[in-house]
Amino acid sequence: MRWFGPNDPVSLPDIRQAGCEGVVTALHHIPVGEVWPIDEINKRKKLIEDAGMTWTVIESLPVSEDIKKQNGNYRKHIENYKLSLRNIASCGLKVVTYNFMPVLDWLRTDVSYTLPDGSKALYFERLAFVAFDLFLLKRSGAEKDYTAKEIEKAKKRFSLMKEDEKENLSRNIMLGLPGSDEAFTPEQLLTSLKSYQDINAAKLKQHLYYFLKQVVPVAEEYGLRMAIHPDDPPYSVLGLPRVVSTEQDAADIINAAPSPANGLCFCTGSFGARADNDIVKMLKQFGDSIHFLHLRNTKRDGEGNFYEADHLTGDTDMVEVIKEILLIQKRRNISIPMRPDHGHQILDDLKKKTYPGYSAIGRLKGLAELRGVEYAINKSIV
Ligand code: CS2
Ligand code: MN
Repeated sequence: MRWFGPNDPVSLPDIRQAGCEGVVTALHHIPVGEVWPIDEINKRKKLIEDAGMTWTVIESLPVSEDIKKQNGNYRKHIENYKLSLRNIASCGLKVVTYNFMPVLDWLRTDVSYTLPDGSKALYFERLAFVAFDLFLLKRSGAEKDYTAKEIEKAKKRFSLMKEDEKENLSRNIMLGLPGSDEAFTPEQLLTSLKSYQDINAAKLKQHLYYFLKQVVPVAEEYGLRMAIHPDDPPYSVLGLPRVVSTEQDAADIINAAPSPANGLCFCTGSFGARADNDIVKMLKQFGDSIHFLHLRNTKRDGEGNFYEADHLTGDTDMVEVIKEILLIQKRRNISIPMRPDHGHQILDDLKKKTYPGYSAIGRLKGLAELRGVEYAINKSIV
């Protein structure tokens, strides 16, 4: 499971009792762009080992906005990234997760969407998102990104929103990085969005490939595996380019710096929010380059909305996914680290404040179900 460090309300013993052998975590207190010092990494590692678990996967070693935009201190940040990789490897860690989403990490309109049984999930509602962009954030030029029909519907949706709903919507969309308590103000967000006005998808791809050509050889030399996490949701939002969304994007990334060190954090939930991503086919295609897995499911409708479904239900056939993963592991003769990505708020989770998506019991339920499937398949087929 993911653990956000000593400030996470879900403790290491909680995670251990959920049946985990390891956690994935990051040094969230080190500012993006700076070097992760060896003693800080070792201190964190010891905490985890003292709790009876291991730490081999970092999620995430974040890529700075300067690197994504190739401006400001980007050269220095890339050198720092390489130094962090060296330090990480010297502490015995193996996999480094990162993403290349400009400005925002994952984005939802509602982080406590109530399901029929009273549990809560993360939800992306297309019209609420359009209404935020047009009428709350008031991003200039935003109307160009939507159809006249969509704008009309969003206007109606917005006119029915109460003040507290508007506030929640803004707060949810402007949440900062996972693991941080900071959020954007509308002014900050607009300024950040504007700083990408001359960067289209083609340019952002070039910046990503440049970054990969710099860091992948270093990762390879130190025996590390780099694992890029897909965009969530997997398409352009708020006028920002997004370049890790499709099968083609993933293929291009792997080809940009061919190496055993250049691979994917295959997130079935993020890729799965797009109807044209065939998850099982992509697993087959990219099996050799998958270094880490996030198992999560979403349920889409025809209007561009999706919510995070139970891990075994939703649009992705999780049994087929797990079967495919077991075959990949068998073929490669390795065990690929994986975790349940997100979980619902259920039972006591509903009374507690945790990082959105990272409640203890909901994730434990997801993990238990996934492990059950893995166990059953292992017994019967593979
Ligand atoms: C994660 C991502 O919380 C989540 O949904 O799957 O935020 C992921 O940690 C990062 O994007 C990886 O860099
Ligand atoms: Mn994920």
